Amino acid sequence: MATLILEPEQIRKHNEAFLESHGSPMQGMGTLSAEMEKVVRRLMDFQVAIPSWALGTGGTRFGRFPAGGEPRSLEEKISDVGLLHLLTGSADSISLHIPWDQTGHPGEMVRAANAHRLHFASVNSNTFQDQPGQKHSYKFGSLQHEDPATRAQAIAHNLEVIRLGRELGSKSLTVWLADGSSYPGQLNFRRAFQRTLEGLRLIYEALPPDWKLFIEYKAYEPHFYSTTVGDWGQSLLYAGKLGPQAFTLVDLGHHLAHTNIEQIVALLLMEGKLGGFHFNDSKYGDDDLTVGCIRPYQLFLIFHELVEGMEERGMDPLADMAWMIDASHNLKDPLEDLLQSIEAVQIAYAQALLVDQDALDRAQQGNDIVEAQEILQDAYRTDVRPLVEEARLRAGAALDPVGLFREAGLRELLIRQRGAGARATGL
Ligand SMILES: [Mn+2]
Repeated sequence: MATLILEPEQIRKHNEAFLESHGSPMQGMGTLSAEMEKVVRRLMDFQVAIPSWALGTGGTRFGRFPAGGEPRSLEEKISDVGLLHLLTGSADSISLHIPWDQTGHPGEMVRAANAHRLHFASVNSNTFQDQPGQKHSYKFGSLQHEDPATRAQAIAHNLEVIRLGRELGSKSLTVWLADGSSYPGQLNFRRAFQRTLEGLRLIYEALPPDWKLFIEYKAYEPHFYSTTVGDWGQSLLYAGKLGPQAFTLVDLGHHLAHTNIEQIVALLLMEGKLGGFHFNDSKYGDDDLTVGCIRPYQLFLIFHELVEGMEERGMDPLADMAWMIDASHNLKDPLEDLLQSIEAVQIAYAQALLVDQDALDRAQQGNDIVEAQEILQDAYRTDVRPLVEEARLRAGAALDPVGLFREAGLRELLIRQRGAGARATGL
């Protein structure tokens, strides 16, 4: 049995006290319509993965200010995600990053995860940093590199990540490449693309038949002139050339300013090539802020396209899409930040489920722009928090996860267990 820093009994007591002071979450919603009931059930099913690198404080190149009590090992990271799952009922998996996560004995890690009712989501490879003792440097790229030995090393690393992932029960590999160039003339774009494609092909061929390969794109950073997988078009090009197990992965922060992400989502779904989603928020660039903290309406519009597009293709929101929060916490307690992000994802999902799609279709066909906007904003302006609370209550999770995290003094407990100086690996 896993050691719990929060007992289910504490959640029951917290919920009882909450219900006593606030009443039942649904009381303000009138009689529970069949539609609302459907939303609650969809929310109970919905699960989002937590990346192992988001459990500690992130930082910038200017500094890092640890929260204290950060996980020191993979077991402790699993335990932190277990806590998030206990509090929300909606975070049933952890996504690992190799080699930041030392898996040790995978069998033990699987047992530790299962003890917290968790499984392993997508595994992530890393060819954007040099590791101690590494023979060839990735300074000038990995799969795009001019030197075949460097490319072979990057491919071998990805094959090793697949091997580890198989032992953990993962079903997908996420590849994000920092490959690109920072100065005009540095790179032959075509050669960089073709070499990267060749490398991805060898990685793709090593995938087990029930696995997926996610190709994550990013507009800029660490390179500032070109990126070899720089946007959704380039990612889709690779995924299309590789085959049916390859998909594009959308990370909200990886676009240029003002990009219409909801349109990208709609077209990728239409092509059957949207495989995964990384949630975060930003004001300027890849800021990795709490989901929904800056542009909640954009998040809603994206979810609307996701809900409508998945329905159109008969997709299962859980089995057919890899959902993950990919954020970094420079100032907030990482676990509180993740609780807020999970809630923001659920709220946007619930609002999107409330859109009257038939009425929207009619408005679109009649060129009634005013009515179309009314329909979307009617759903967006519905306070769906009671539905999210009801879903948590029924799942045995906490009615107020952040409130309980604070009431129970969980950060203080973690600091006592792990130390004030304990720092997690990550961004
Ligand atoms: Mn990402």
